[in-house]
Amino acid sequence: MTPSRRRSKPLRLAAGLLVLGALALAGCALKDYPQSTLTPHSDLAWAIQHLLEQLTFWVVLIFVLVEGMLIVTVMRFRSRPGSPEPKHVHGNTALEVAWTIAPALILTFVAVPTVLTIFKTQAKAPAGSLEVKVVGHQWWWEFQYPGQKIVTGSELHVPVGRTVALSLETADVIHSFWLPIVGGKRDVVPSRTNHIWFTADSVGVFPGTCAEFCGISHANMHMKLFVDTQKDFDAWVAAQQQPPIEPDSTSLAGKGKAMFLEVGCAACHTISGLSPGIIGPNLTHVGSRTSIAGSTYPNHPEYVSQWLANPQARKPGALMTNLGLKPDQIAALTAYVESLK
Ligand code: HEC
Ligand SMILES: [Cu+2]
Repeated sequence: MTPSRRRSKPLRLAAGLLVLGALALAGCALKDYPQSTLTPHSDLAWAIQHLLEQLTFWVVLIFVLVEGMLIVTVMRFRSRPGSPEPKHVHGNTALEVAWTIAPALILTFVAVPTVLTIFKTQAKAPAGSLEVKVVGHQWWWEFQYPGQKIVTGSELHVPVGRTVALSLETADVIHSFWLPIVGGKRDVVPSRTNHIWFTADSVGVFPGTCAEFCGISHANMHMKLFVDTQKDFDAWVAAQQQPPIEPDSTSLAGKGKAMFLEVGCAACHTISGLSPGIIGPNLTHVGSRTSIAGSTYPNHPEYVSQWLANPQARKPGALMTNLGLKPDQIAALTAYVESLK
């Protein structure tokens, strides 16, 4: 085998890997991954995306220049048999000035857009924004709409094209509020109120999660963002503002309602006009949500029954008591929960 042929095999392998990598990246860009930070759907996310693109430009430029110079130097000036001792030099003012100024300039190009983006995204939310108070709980998110007098859990509804100003608090430990398509994370810190605001630019349902370890079920602390058309949002608000549905007292759901007060659910859950509990999610319209328990399970009778039978088996450490319910009690309570549209 000639030397050139021996070299061509790793070269071909490297080229193949490059092509594969490029294809994988192209696939990522084409597909709209719902929990990707690279698929912005709000002004805040776009501000961060533009910053990332600018920084990537400088980073790639520096990488190519430095690595290029390194490779050229290594190839050209490597020691060869019989080559003379290299010339010894000491100091080169022009070169030293250049390699001090160039990085300083590059750092300026990096710093200016970064600081500008920080100021822009940390500024006060514009007046007239829709206000929502977010409360992190071990292990679910609560959303309060003070202007609309609505409280819900795990599912945040916002109208498309309107700025939403979130104030973030926690009922217990540190959490981190993260809706990747909306933009960066914000920590939720005890005895502090943090803020984040954004204007969603496309209708859809997008997943989010807690991004700060907050205890045993941290990995089960999800949420969903519903970006609705203004019409759908108004309809949702109007439905949530209704009093809870009153089941017929002889129906299964009616029995479930009586049981709700009997077995102690009322101590932890609010149902408007029925019970004032604040430990667990507000259940006034729980039947209208698509998911339960920190968006860990779909809101389906089967999952609700399993949840009521043994919350800790569904979600390790869940702060809902296992009340040791019997199957007929679970059936009635499930019917009641699902009736609360
Ligand atoms: C000790 C307080 C406590 C009691 C008692 C309690 N719950 Fe809960 N419940 C919670 C907490 C906390 C959660 C949220 C758990 C999580 O997602 O980590 C929850 C979640 C739920 C959910 C899911 C709602 C959602 O939006 O995620 C339903 C439904 C529910 N409880 C129904 C009941 C019923 C019915 C009873 C009575 C049989 C009951 N709970 C008793 C604390 C309680
Ligand atoms: Cu967490």
